[in-house]
Amino acid sequence: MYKLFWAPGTAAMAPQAVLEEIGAAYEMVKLDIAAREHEQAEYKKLNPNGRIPTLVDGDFVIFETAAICQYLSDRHPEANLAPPLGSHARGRHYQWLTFMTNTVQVAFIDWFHPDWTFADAGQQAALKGAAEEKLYRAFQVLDDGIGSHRWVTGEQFTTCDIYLTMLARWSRFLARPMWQGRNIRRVVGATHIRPAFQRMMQKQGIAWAENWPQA
Ligand SMILES: N[C@@H](CCC(=O)N[C@@H](CS)C(=O)NCC(=O)O)C(=O)O
Repeated sequence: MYKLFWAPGTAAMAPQAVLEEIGAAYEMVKLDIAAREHEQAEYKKLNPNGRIPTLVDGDFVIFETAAICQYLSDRHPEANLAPPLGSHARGRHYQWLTFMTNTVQVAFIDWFHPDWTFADAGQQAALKGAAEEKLYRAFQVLDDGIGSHRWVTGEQFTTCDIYLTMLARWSRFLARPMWQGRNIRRVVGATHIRPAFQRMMQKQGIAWAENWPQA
């Protein structure tokens, strides 16, 4: 039985949706962000960064959202959530998963939490503005990369589609949400209505983006 340390609407959305796609048994351990539970020593033994999420699999502990998603899809190949090892599609899968975590997600963190980098309000505003521009450039790269493919990595649904959909939900606060890109909109539109994604949102007590464009 897996154990997922989570908080609503955080990066725990992706691994939980992956667990739901797989149909694996898991226990949810909720962290109270307002009470800074993720910064307490007990949790930091699992995740020394004090960030959410963390997955525990028996006596194995893994953090970093993209790594957890990949680990789970590798542990459950029958769920077909990653292209075959060594294939070009697998290479594409790594490309987008890495881009989403080390470029897009990092820019989101600067946008949501400029105070984590600067104490000064002017510097915070400058960082937030720069992060927003970075996000728009990255959204364009993703939208162009998806092109006419059905899913992010090609014709197979993978954890990248789940990751993209988590990021898209965060982008609802931006002046130009991620789904202004028509290819992103198509993939996110097909992913957020999947039963697994819906179950994840229901279990986290969160709703889909209120400003999602209605058809
Ligand atoms: N690179 C990490 C980043 C995780 C991260 O920053 N998670 C946020 C939630 S989305 C967090 O822990 N926030 C703590 C806070 O807001 O104090 C990952 O992908 O797991």
